[in-house]
Amino acid sequence: MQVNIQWYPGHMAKTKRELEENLAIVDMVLEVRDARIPVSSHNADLAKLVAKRPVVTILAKADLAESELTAAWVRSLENQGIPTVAMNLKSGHGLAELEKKIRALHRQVRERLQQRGRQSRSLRGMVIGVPNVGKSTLINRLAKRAVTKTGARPGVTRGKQWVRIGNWLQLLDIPGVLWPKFEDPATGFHLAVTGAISEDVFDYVKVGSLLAEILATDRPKALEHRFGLKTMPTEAGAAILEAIGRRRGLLLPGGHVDEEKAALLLLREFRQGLLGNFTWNIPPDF
Ligand SMILES: Nc1nc2c(ncn2[C@@H]2O[C@H](COP(=O)(O)OP(=O)(O)OP(=O)(O)O)[C@@H](O)[C@H]2O)c(=O)[nH]1
Ligand SMILES: [Mg+2]
Repeated sequence: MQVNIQWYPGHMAKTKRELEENLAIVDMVLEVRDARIPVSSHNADLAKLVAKRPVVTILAKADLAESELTAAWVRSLENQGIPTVAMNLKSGHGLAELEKKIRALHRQVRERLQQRGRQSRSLRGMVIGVPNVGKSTLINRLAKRAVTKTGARPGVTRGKQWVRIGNWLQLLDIPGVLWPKFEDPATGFHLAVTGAISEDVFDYVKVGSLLAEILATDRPKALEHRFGLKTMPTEAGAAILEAIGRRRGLLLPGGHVDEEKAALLLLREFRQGLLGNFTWNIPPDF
């Protein structure tokens, strides 16, 4: 399904510029991808840009993804030579492993400086990824305190912010970046269902309706447990949204179901993992 994003906001272009400018002064890049969509939350153009620096990939929100597939993704990316850590940033799971990988990079940088007879200094890194993926939360985890602003919607971080972590690391937090056009039409849908794109700029009834159809086909039990619905695999999304709305009493004057509210409710509950864990991108060798 094609999800048309109505605009490519000016601040995205600005963020991309900022990213390019700051790349020159960092030693490494932490690329945060969403463990549910390691492909759809990764931009190849951006990757090319940052490839001048060592990149460590974080698969965030692993607590919302299917664990077997997350493990397969870590193997697959590591096999491609991309150091990868799956993390649950809410609990901190994976933090020690990430710190180990960052410290190994720091050692390399220090050795390089030493060889050139220069003084040792702290490691500088930049955290990149799509909006709402967990970049600022990751920095707070590494800093072990709430130094950056986080929130459950895209676009929380507005400008850049350097964060000092102990005396060995400095991390740059920047807003999330999206790209103006998606090569694979599924990408927009994936970014919309996982919460990387603001609901103001896509047709959430269309996205909610497609999500309902996919759940009816792949996860009928989840719809049954959460909403008490018995669905058919071929059921139309609009009919499922209607049933969800009726169950939750989302009615308009006159007793019709408020389809918009039903779609938003399904999307929000899905994003919180209330309909179970779901991985949308399958690793190539799985
Ligand atoms: N379940 C779960 N939620 C997470 C995880 N990491 C971050 N979150 C939540 O995701 C939301 C977004 O986190 P942020 O750190 O603000 O995301 P960001 O990438 O900085 O977002 P922008 O600044 O808008 O680009 C917050 O509500 C976090 O609590 C995770 O591993 N698991
Ligand atoms: Mg942020």
